[in-house]
Amino acid sequence: MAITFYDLCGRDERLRFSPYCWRVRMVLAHKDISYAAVPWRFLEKDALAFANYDKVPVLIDGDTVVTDSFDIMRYLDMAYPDKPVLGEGVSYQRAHFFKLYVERSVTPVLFRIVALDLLAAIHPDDRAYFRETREARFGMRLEDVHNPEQGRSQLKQLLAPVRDQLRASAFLDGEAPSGADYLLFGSMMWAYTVSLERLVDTNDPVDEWFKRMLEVHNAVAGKAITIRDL
Ligand SMILES: N[C@@H](CCC(=O)N[C@@H](CS)C(=O)NCC(=O)O)C(=O)O
Repeated sequence: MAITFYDLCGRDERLRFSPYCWRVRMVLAHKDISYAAVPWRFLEKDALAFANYDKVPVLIDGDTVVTDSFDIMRYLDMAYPDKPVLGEGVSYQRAHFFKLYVERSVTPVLFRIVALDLLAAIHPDDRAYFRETREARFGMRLEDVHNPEQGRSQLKQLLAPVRDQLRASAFLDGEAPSGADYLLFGSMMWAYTVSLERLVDTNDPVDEWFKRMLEVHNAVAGKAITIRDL
């Protein structure tokens, strides 16, 4: 039976921007696993009740239900061991550390660059909920979180180790993309999908890497609908 996963959609159902869902989409493409992505919106909590969870992605593979993107990556490595993305032991621990760096350091700064664009990309019915929950999380209005100039300068500093790594290899995980690439790419793709804001300088190795990532696995990301297409 084909894999299904619930995937956040925006004001246009084809706009898929969740950083966590992008991780899953990239890993499925990496492993050449076919799937169906079910569009889901923030307030459709009832649709996820079967998983006892209130966020996406939620992945269904036959009788198995897996929540949380990193757990899904791990599950896919165990169930489909060909071309592992996280690996085991030391490799897994390092990937987990990198996930924490992306989530705790990079993603909140990307949010500063695109906060209001993200709000505009979300379905109108979801906007009040999104504003309320995110303003509570940040302790300020979205208009005050949104500061692309400052966000870009913070991002530039934060990505220094990533930049150095990409001077040594085409992808974070070496000559081909793998878990670390998908973890960071998910967050950058999120911002890129909803916003026209520049994220990094055009001569930055991270920009070159991002363009390569758009092309990998038959350009699964490069062919995706973004705000540029609407
Ligand atoms: N730790 C979770 C986080 C998932 C998450 O936060 N997903 C967002 C979409 S990007 C969501 O579904 N939010 C629902 C909400 O805020 O109510 C994962 O890695 O999958």
